[in-house]
Amino acid sequence: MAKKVIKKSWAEPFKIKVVEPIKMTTREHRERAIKTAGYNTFLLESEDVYIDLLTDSGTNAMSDRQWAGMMVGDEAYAGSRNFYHLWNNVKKYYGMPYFVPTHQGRAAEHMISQILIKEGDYIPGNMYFTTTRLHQELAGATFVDVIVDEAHNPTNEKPFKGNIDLKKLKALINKVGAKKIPYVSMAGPVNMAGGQPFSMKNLKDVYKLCQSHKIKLWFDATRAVENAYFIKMRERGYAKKTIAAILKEMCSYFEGIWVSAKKDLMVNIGGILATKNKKFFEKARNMVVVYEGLHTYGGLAGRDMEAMAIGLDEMVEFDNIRARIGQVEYFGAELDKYGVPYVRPVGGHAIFLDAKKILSHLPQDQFPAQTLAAELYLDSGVRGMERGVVSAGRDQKTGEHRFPKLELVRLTFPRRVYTQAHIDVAVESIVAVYQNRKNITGLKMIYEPEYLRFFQGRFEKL
Ligand code: PLI
Repeated sequence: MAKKVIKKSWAEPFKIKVVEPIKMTTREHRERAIKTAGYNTFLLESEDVYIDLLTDSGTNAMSDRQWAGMMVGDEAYAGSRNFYHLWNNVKKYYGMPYFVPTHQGRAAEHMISQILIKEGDYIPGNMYFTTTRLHQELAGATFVDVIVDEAHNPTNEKPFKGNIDLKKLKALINKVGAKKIPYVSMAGPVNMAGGQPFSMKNLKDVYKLCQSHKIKLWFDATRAVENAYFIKMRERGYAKKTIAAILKEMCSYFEGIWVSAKKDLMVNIGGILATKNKKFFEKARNMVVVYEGLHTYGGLAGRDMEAMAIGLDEMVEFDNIRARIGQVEYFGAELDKYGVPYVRPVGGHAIFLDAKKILSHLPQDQFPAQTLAAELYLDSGVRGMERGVVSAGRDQKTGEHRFPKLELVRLTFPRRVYTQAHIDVAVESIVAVYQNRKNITGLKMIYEPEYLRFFQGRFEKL
């Protein structure tokens, strides 16, 4: 008798219409390229990369609807129709009435930080993000990490490692006083923790605590749809709710949000600053004309805003987000077959290899994650990025390296770009490097820029 087929596989809810050639290079070629790039994968030319898992930021494949939208770009300097389309969708999906477009996420971070922060303030957050913290510091604040301890432990399997630890937040409020905390900065999922989400319950508890101290909550909603997906899959009471409903509920607890549209919205450029606070909005709308462009385009072309507006409709489709995270889960399951250590559970946008464990013979000041990312590129032309001591930068006061507990290589999935076969090739390469790990030597830093050193820092082999 024929075996009964159990239907448990899923496939992407799209087919491929346009392709972009990529090429495999030789090891000799890659040796020259990575040396020229100072062993920093950010400094490689993308022509020299085979499978590019550097980031999911702006590297997404737009849909045919989005490309069609590009053709109806209204490039008027003021009052573009695409701006109004986008604004309507920002209201519809994030539930925020006021909106300022920006060219990308960090431009919104700049304005929020400059408007809300005074010298000497403190900003608690669920782990830092590089550009977010820098803008908070440049505005005069000290960032304080109040994420749960589990987030710093790559082997802990808790489902909501992006949660804020209420005890840590209370302790900070008691120590410095609520007046010194203009807002709590909450991201979900937490990029630097391995794409780990927060739960709705945690968000509600944080909201209640902040309400009682009249502290506002601001949301880095850059990958909020991924957080909503995890809530649907993992949190009691949410299985039957739509992604759109969960996203709206999440946003309802915040005074405002910022979004790097280059992620969830599946476009190549764009940012969003949106709020319920009219006074804040008026300040931001005025500030945007100084740094970005008129408040109806904020540094973007009309066609980009149209692609963003359509991206907002697409990002909340369940099959779309399931396929995205399903791809990351597949990657994790393949690595499990070979025992390669990575941050658990699998996060939303990437696999984060545990470089501290893989290259346990290298001290952290020999940059294990930077080294591992370079080795992976050398092996196969697969490009990831360092998320460890280099990304963490230096302490504002002491000038010393910040040594984070997590020393990771991030392999990030652009949306709708790579196939399962690309993943298989990347996994084989990781396994090859993993099996050769004992022979790998570290790096020394030979050039260090003042800000966000991971982008432009240069290294040499020890
Ligand atoms: O790259 P921007 O300026 O559009 O957005 C900055 C930004 C803010 N928040 C979060 C959570 C991000 O992940 C983020 C940018 N992330 C990048 C570039 C990444 O590769 O993860």
